[in-house]
Amino acid sequence: MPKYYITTPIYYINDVPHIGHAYTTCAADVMARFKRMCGFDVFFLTGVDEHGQKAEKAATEQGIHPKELADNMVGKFTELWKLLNITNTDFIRTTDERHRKAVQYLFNKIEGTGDIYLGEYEDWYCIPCESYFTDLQLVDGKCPDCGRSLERLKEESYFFRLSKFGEPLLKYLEEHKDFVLPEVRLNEVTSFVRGGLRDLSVSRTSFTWGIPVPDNPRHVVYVWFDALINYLSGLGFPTDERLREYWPCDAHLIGKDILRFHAVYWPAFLMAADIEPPKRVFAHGWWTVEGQKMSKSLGNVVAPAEVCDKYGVDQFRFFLFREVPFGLDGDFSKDAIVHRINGDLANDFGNLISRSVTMINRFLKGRLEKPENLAGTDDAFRNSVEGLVDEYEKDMNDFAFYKALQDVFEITGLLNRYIDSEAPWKLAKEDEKRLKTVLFNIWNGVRIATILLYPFMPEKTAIIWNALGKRDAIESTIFQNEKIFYHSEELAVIEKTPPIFPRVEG
Ligand code: ME8
Repeated sequence: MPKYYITTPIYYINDVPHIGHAYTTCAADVMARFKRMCGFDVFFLTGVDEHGQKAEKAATEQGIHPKELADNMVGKFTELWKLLNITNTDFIRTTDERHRKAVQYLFNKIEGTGDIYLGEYEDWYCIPCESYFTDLQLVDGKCPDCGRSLERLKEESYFFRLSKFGEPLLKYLEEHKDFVLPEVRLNEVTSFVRGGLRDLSVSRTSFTWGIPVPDNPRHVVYVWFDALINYLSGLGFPTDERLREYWPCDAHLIGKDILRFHAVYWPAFLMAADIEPPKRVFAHGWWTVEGQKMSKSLGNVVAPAEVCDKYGVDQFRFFLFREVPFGLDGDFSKDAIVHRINGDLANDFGNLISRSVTMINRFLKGRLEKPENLAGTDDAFRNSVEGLVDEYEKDMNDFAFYKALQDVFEITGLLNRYIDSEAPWKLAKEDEKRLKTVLFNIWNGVRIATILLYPFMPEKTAIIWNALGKRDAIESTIFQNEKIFYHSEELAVIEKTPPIFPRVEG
């Protein structure tokens, strides 16, 4: 069985899960479900990033130990993933013993090659971003990433010899044009590397909440060196057999703000340790809320569980990928989600399902027969649907979820027009043979649209699957078999389906 390894970032535990976290995790879940349906053995990893000054500070403010804070937050993340039907294979915590071992092993290994060395560091440090900046990088004396005030820090530090990896990285970027997607992000990474790389401080002595540097526990490992290694420790690095099966990773999904860590530092660490870099890093855009930046101080942070409560889990998942091309920024608003649910789901897809199921029941008592001769009149219709399925498959493999959903809605449009032009209600009175052919085509088209929507809306499509008379579970369906028009012997379409996508009010 071919293998596929996909990851989300591991989320900081100083903040409750919001739409940004849900976005990356749902995207990984959509891809994981799609790949499983295409016959891949998928390893899907998510987790939390527990160490660092930010976590230590947040815990101190609450008067608790950072581990206690982390334990509380892990509950919140895992609860949300359950609600959103996330099918992750494992959940990695950076306080796991398996992770500590992996980090210390890799640190030692790179130190052994001379690419980690002890030195002294002084520069401007941004606590929220856990990053140092030079004078040149500051914007009005503030952090260039988040705009907050900086502290001047000087400390003995271990350094990673990043400066040595500029050329190898450029070569890798040149030879792997789809290492970073979308293309605009590849250009960003390339120009960052071309601008020259300075050695990177990879340890801290100014706080203690982290993984101790092996043989020098006065230092803790820099939180990003620690965090990135989760992608290996989740597979049981350095000893587990799963490494050989799933590494190099097929896709790290991340937000655009953490691109440099994943597309520059991470492959460089791996090169230093003689480990293959990941195949792909996909950086998605950011959500604003009702046109404004999302922030705690504005009090407009979108809590995914509340949105799901109000509009439904699958509706929320669907909205995330239907509204905005994956890779671009987007805006979350009540109007937009209501518009999508009422337009695409209630009027378009939902209506198509109920019309089709009703007609198959009314005119054929729920029993379909394979038409004797399929060639001829309907070839164009069937070819168009199958052509769009091919497009969908390509788009999904490119992480072009927005385009993939457009393909699906072109199919529903074709089906609605086919129903209108063939008018089965007239054929029922005039031409029974033709009626059977038309309803056979409609059932197949609807079934195909349903399977294409499955990765996005696993719960609703499972209900529709049964309503279409399919007895196998939708999640164990094989895409290669389902993407074509076929005849199903034991077809019994369920009499009535409850409205699957009820209309919603704002
Ligand atoms: O960065 N819209 O964790 P994190 C879309 N621990 N995505 C958003 C967003 C928004 N408004 N706000 C945040 C970390 N994100 C590190 C990762 S991985 C080895 C370590 C996304 O909890 C953001 O882009 O701060 C990032 O990908 C993710 O949430 C996690 O952020």
